[in-house]
Amino acid sequence: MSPLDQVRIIQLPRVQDPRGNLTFVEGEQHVPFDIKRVYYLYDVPGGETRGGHAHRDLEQVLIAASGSFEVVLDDGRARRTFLLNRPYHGLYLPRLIWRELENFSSGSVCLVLASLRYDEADYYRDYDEFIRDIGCQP
Ligand code: T46
Repeated sequence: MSPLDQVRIIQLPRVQDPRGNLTFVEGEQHVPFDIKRVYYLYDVPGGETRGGHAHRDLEQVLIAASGSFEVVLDDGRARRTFLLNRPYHGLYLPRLIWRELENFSSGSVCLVLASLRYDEADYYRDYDEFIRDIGCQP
């Protein structure tokens, strides 16, 4: 299966309540890895993009905790765009996927659950190097 075929939306638990709704995530239970790191993107100015890289080993789940944004994915063979706009949807990204996040709505928050601690050596920040390493033509 190609990396892009493994990408999927995970329906996270949703506890609906007149006081406000609640979603929770447990590692290896609701996401297919142990959660080693959490980070979030916020105050993204209109028109800005984030990402623009792939990971050698890292797996992640992206959640629009507030607002919405688009995630453009590319595994060197195909390209797909996902709109995230529900705080109970997680977008699972396996390793070796080039990602770009764009069209952030005002006040949106991208919450990320990661399978590994931060390691700059895990990043492909050059698209041609990524494409060459996975055996595609730049
Ligand atoms: C991804 C998208 C969705 C750290 O020191 N620790 C961290 O855990 C992270 C994620 C980043 N940083 C530092 C590294 C850079 O100096 O924060 C700075 C900005 O990181 P970056 O340019 O990689 O941010 P994004 O938004 O382009 O990408 C991030 C993640 O790095 C990436 O894995 O998938 O969010």
